[in-house]
Amino acid sequence: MNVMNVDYTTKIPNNVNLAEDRQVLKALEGWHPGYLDWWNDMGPEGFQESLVYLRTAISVDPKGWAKFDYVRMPEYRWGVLLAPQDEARLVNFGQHKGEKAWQEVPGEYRAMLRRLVVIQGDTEPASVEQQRHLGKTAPSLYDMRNLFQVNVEEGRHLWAMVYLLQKYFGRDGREEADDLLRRRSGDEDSPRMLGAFNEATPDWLSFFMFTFFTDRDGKMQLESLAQSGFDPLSRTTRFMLTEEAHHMFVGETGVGRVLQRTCEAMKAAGIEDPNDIEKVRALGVIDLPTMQKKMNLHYSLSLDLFGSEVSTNAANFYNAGLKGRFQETKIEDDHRLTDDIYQVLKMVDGEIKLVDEPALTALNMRLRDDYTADCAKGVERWNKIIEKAGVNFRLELPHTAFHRQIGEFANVQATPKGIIVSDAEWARIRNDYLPSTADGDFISSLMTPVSEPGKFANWISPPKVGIDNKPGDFEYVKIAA
Ligand code: BYC
Repeated sequence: MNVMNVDYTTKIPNNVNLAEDRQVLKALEGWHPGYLDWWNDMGPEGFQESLVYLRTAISVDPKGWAKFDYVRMPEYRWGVLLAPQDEARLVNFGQHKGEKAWQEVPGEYRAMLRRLVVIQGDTEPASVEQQRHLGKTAPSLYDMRNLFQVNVEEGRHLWAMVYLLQKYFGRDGREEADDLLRRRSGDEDSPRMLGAFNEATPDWLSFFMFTFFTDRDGKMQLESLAQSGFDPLSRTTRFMLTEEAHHMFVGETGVGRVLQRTCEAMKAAGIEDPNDIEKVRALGVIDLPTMQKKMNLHYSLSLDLFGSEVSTNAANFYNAGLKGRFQETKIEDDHRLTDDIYQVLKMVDGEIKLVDEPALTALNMRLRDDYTADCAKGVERWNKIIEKAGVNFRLELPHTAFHRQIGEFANVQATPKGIIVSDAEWARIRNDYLPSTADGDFISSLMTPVSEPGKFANWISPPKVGIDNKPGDFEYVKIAA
């Protein structure tokens, strides 16, 4: 079959010739009903019958992979799509550098590889669970459609990982696939694996921040896994990255539209001081200091997703050729890193200092630095919106020591400027830097649904262009279909 095109004749759309891979097809078909039960229980609440204008992948060719149409979400054709295989591909880093890329799991790395696939897989349904209540308060049909698009694609990313588990990891892979449907975001007994995926996503600003900051961790991790010497993982994650780009677009433009609206409302009302929170809130828009606090929260939660700054796991993943660096093949060095150093921020005698560490164990920090640089570009684009509107305010990423649960700074309290403070001082100033209950209540009070085509809630601007170039009043979701 032509791997560019997707086979829709089997129940599970795919470009991996499932029709002739009976055992895996059977395993996936066996898993499908449980997935649908999970989707119906934990997916978007209240909209399972609605017709949503969604894109579905019909080809993995970057130029023409999407087809848009109205679909009921439980009928979305979740499929298994891998980027085309490059026969000449090699392992590009670590101790196996230069060997032919593996088409089967190397026995000695089985456990490590399975762990990476399971962790990646676990985040996908987690985010759908976190966002399941949001449809009810969507600020427009356009935004509602984007939420559901993100949700069905996270569902597809789960399928992508489950395919790898079922095809390459035999019985324990099948058990892991079942467990991915068993854990629940925020559940006390059976939580999702990584911290940020057990946090609540209570409102749409959280959703936009999440898709900007946490989906961007997804991008960085997928980019690193796309370098993998285990070729099926590389091909799978490469295609996932094309979908991920839309999720970050939703986040960046979502926050941008909130900023736009706030600044316009402030200007129209003649409010010059962005810190005059009460006056700004009285306009029914979200004040900029609260935007900063939300950003502080989501950025710091997402930094935790990179693991410890110094990590033997990361060194082992790299040495084994399983997980590379961001854009590994574009970096000019020996791609083995055995003699290199990398500077890592650490606590030394109560102070935050840059310390030389072996580059191999510092790989989490390096990826996190790349992530921070990527976030900073987006924040600058947000600042341009504020600047253009003529409001005197700048958003800033907080210091990496701020509000951390994992790694070097897990046991200290630091301000967004990176000043270490006592626990008592932190308790006193916490609400200056992170959303307080009152901030949350205010944001919640704005979350009233708007479902008339072309209309938007007061706290957010309309987008510049529609999805699939649709006009402003397009009915992206037929709610009562
Ligand atoms: N929470 O050496 P360490 C996405 C554990 S997001 C809880 O510090 P390591 C998406 C760690 O597992 C991308 N536990 O770190 C976005 C280890 O446990 P074990 C998801 C944590 O292993 C939005 C121990 O602490 N993909 O796609 O080098 C919507 C010591 O670990 C956390 C991946 O993450 C935490 N935050 O790195 C939808 C890629 N951090 O082994 C989707 C796969 C660490 O001692 N995962 N631990 O029991 C990995 O590459 C690595 O597992 C991590 C951690 C980067 C997560």
